[in-house]
Amino acid sequence: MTIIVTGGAGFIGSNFVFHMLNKYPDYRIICLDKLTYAGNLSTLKTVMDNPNFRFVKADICDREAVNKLFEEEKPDMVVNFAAESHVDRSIEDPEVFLRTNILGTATLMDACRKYGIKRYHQVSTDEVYGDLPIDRPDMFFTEETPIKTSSPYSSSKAGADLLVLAYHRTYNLPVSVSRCSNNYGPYHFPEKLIPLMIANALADKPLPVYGKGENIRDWLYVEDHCRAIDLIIHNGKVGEVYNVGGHNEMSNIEIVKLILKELGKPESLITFVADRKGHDLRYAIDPAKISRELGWLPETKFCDGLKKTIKWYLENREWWQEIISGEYKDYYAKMYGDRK
Ligand code: NAD
Ligand code: TDX
Repeated sequence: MTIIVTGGAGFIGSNFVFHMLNKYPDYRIICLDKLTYAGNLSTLKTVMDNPNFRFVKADICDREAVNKLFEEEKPDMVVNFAAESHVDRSIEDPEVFLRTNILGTATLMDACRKYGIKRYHQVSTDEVYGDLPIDRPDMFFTEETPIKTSSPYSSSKAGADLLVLAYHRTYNLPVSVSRCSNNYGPYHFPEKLIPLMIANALADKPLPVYGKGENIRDWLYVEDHCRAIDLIIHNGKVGEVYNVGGHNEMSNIEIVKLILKELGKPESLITFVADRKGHDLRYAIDPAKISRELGWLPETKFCDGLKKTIKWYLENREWWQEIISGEYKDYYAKMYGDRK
């Protein structure tokens, strides 16, 4: 089995590469990644010498490069993680989100049509469903919930999902789609809530909480997401969407306080700043379908996963400190410099 994993130098993609190489020693895993600001080759250093692994630096929008890789590797499957993934960046500058997330997805699927494939899997997000009210804990996103996006990021992901399902209906491409809730764990890029708060707390810098910190996210440990995708590409039904989430809803302020407690830092570091534009209130996934059909259940409890994650950031400071000392500094100044 040969699998092309796009975006494998990013957060979830790299964890998926490790999961697959560990679990299936006879599979060939090819990582195709453009190495944008969010991609990091050092993340993959432990697998670079693995004879079952190959890294290829390329853009998923580059038809020629994608076709060449298909000709060389004749993949059985493609799992597409490659995307622009940060909501705040999409609000500042939507264009690259449309290019990578929509046109890149089409380019990959066109290669799948041209060369043939057993499965094309699209890694999507619960954000395509928009948001739920904070005061309705009885409401959840199911696979039937209508698409109703809030940000340029989620709109680009929704556009890609629709295209994937259309390629199935129109061309009979064997596709599947997973829509997962917020992930956390090792190699999470420090622009996102949990690693940003860990890094700032360790440096005794203010922790910028948007609005009142009441927005709710449904957190899942990254390894649990990787296991879900593994199950879907092997046993999931073609043409189907699977929601992935662990019923672990937390408000942002609760998370930030837990991180401070775990690190022994004072709550006085918390600073409330201007809210995100169009900020989704609450995400909550109903994972009944993947549990029922594929027997998937989350294995890592949030309290254990958060401890493991914080430990990882403490033990791998060079990984994230190198990131936050580079061009990230300009990003941080622009986004948070005079955010009141
Ligand atoms: P990430 O930003 O950490 O990594 C994205 C990776 O894609 C990087 O390695 C980057 O270099 C690569 N990439 C970007 N544009 C590319 C292009 N044009 N060609 C080739 N490679 C390109 O993202 P992540 O958090 O690991 O998310 C991975 C996927 O999972 C995304 O599709 C995202 O929408 C989805 N997702 C993320 C979460 C989450 O909580 N992080 C939750 C649900 C779904
Ligand atoms: O500095 C911050 N302060 C803050 O209050 C940051 C970076 C975030 N937040 C809030 C905004 C959100 O309510 O924390 C929450 C989580 O924010 P992000 O980490 O940016 O994640 P989110 O916007 O929820 O999107 C994530 O989950 C779904 C991923 O980035 C997406 O790629 C995925 O699809």
